[in-house]
Amino acid sequence: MEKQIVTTNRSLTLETEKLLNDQVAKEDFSSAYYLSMASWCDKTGYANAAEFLYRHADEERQHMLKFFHYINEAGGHALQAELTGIEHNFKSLRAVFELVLAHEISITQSINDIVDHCFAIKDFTTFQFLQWFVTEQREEETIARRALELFDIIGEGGVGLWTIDQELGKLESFVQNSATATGPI
Ligand code: OFO
Repeated sequence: MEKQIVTTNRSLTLETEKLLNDQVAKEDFSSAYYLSMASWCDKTGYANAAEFLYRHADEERQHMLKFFHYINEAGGHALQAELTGIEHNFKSLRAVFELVLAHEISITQSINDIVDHCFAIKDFTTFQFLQWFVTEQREEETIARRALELFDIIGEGGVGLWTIDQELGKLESFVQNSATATGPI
């Protein structure tokens, strides 16, 4: 018979564990979503945007693993999500980055909701764990907004899309530079 390891004494409530596992699923979905966008950009000829999105998909998997390890270390059970509903085709390069921004804003809201919950029930350990994600979401939204600004500043006519693609490959360095001005992110 399979041995069951049950952790009876723990601070993590079942409700918080469920919220954290829901976030595991969201981070996993983010990774798959960005990987799918990367593939579309790759086959459509936007090589630099594709490279950025491949890196971003890897980052989201790391976010998922942070939640995974935290749940298990806190005495819970991290669950691998079942993913469905990944889009494979996109209207345009701009549409891809509009979706990235909308998605990141929804992730910020989701993280804020868990932070709010942890504060309300005085789970300050999980509250503190989540602070890394609070800061990270500021960076994630800045990157996505910067991407959309490029379309407005450069314009999509002529060699515009080619130039935008070059700049999309350097998005992380834009955020690192703005960190120097506004404090660490
Ligand atoms: Fe793109 O954000 Fe994860 O957390």
